[in-house]
Amino acid sequence: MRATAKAHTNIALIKYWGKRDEQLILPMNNSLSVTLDGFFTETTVHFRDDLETDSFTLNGEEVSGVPFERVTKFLDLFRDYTGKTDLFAKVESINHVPTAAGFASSASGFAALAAAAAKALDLNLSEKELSIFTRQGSGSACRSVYGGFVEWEKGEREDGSDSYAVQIAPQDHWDIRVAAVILTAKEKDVPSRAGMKLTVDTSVFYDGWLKSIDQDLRDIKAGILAKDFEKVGSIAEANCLKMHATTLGAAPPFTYWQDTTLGVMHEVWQLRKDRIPAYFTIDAGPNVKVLYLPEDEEKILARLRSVKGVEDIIVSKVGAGISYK
Ligand code: 2P0
Repeated sequence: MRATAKAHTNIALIKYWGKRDEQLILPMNNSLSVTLDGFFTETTVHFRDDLETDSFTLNGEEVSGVPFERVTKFLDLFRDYTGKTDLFAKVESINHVPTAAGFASSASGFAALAAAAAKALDLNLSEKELSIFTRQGSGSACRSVYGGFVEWEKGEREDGSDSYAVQIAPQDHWDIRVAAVILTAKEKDVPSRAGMKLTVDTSVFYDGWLKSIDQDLRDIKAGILAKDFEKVGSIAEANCLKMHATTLGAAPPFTYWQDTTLGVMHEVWQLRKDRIPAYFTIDAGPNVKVLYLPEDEEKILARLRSVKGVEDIIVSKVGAGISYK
C-alpha cells in the first residue's frame, strides 16, 4: 500500500479567482493553465495498518500545524471513499519548487499527494476522478493532473462532481517558455485564499471580472490551438491585469504588486515596443512570469536581468502530467 507520484506545478493564463464553495473548493469561474516542467513535487504515500495517525515530511523535515492538518484532512477524503477510516499513512514529499519563485507549491503538492494516495490504495481512478479529489486539496492543483494546456471547468452542481480539469492540448503541442522572474520581496503577501475571499465578498470590480471570463476563454483556447502567440499572450496578460484590478476595488483595497513588479511589467511592454513578443502574468504575489517563444530567449532574459530588483530568473518549458515511479 505504497506509491510514489510526481506532479508539476502550473501557471494560470486565465486565472482562478474566487470560490463559490469554500469547503469543496468550487470556483466562481473556469480557469486555464500551462503545466510547467521546471517545478515539481515527488510524494510517497505509505498506508500502514500499524499507524495510529498520519505523518508528513517535506524535504526531510517533519511538518506540523496547519500544513499537516491540510494533508491529513485531504487523506480523510480517501479514507471516506474507501471506508477504511482507521488506515493512516506516512507521507514523504520532496518539493522542487523554490518557495521564492512565487509558484503555489500547493498545486504540484496536492496533485502528487492525490495521485500517490490513489495508487497506494489501488483505486484505479480516471484522470477526471483524480482531478476531483485533487481540487479539494487546493483549487489550482486539479489542473496539475495533466500536462500541456489545461482548463478547469467550474461546474454547476453543488456537490462538485462536475468541477474538474480537462486537457486542451498536450505537452508537445507547442513549445512556449515561461520565465519566473524572482524579485526582492519586501512585504509578506496576502495569502491567496484570504485575498480571493476578500475580493469576492467586497470588490466593486468583481462582477466585471466574471463577465469577461467566457470571452477570454473562448479566444485563448482558439489561440492555443492555432499556436497564435500574440493572441495567447495578450489575452493572458489582460486577464491577469483584470484579476489584479479586482483587488484594488476590494474593501479594504490591496495589491500584490511592488515597485519591482511594475519595473518588470514596464520592461515587458518595452520589449513589445521593440518588436520582441513577450507577455507577463502575475499570481497572488509580487513575482512576474514572462511568456515568450524559444527563439527570443536570449534577448528577453538579458533584458529582464537588467531590471532593478530582479534576483533570479528560472525558465520552464511546457511540462507533463502526473507520473509514477
Ligand atoms: C490560479 N491562483 O489560477 C490563481 C491565480 C492565484 C492567482 O490558484 O484556496 O492555492 O487552495 O483553492 O489554488 C492560488 O490559489 O487556492 C491560485 P485554494 P490556490 O492559479
